[in-house]
Amino acid sequence: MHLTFGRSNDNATTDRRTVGGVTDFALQFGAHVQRARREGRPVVALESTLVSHGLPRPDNLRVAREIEQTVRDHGAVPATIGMIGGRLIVGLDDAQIEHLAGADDVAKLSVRDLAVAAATGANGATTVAATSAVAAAAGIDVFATGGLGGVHREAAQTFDESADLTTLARTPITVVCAGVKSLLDVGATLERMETLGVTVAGYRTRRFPGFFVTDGGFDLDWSLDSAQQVADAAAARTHQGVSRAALIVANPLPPDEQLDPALHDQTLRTGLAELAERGVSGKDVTPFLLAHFHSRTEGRSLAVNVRIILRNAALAAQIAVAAAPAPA
Ligand code: PSU
Ligand code: MN
Repeated sequence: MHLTFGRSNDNATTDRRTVGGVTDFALQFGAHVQRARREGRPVVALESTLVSHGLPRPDNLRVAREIEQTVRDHGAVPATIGMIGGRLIVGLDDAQIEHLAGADDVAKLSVRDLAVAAATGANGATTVAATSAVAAAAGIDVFATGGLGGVHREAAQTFDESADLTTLARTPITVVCAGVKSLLDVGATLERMETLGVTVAGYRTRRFPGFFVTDGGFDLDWSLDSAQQVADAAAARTHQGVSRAALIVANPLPPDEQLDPALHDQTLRTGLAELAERGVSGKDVTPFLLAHFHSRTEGRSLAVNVRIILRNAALAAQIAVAAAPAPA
């Protein structure tokens, strides 16, 4: 692996091929993340696909900024990850986040896309899979998102299972999420995570959350009850040296903040029907269904989605702080 430190990332439009004779395809660190690393401060990775493809404009930019601010408010430094002009950036600055939130040429990048996207100078937002992989490569141990990708409902026919799962199986990072959305096959997703050796623990619960709804309908074997306990579990994984899979911390919304389950079920039914009718498939499925929820519930699912992300960002920051060595 070739990591480059100390390089400025504020010239997104300059030649990306060589800088000082070194290829510019290495990870680039935003100035704030560079500083945090130098000072040994806790860092939380954040994904950009939920901003570019998961949330509607113009709320998405406001929410992206709120997520970063929430991480800061809880004592950690945010590192939003994405690609600008082929440069894979750990710690996008505000103008770069604004670009990914507003531009029409932003690709949805999973791990397999990163190299060709770089070679072609693309702008792109990273999924849970790509963000986890890049964060781990950058030495960041904690990542906050909304919901994971998983096994889609028609997967038995379509083979549509998110690369989030297989990537998490080989990526040692702690991911704070609110489970997976009920638009997926939740039971099959949990089974696949078991097969793949991905650790899943509820945060103060033994029920797997269903993203918009508090209870996704399935039991979990483990509950972790404090940020310190999560940090300890991650440290145990590292020190045992046995597993290199992710630790998923499933953080449910309190029941009084969830989307009304009846509204949820009805919206899901119409969304799945529309999906089939229009023949939406592949990587467009998740963004399509999210947009359907946000428009059909007149913004209620969006408000819930934002609450989920901000709560996860806060918990991830607390975990990163708990894991950080005590300041000298
Ligand atoms: N879950 C959400 N919002 C999102 C996504 C998931 O609540 O925006 C995004 C994440 O970036 C996730 C991706 O990695 O969708 C999964 O897409 P797919 O199912 O195509 O792998
Ligand atoms: Mn897919």
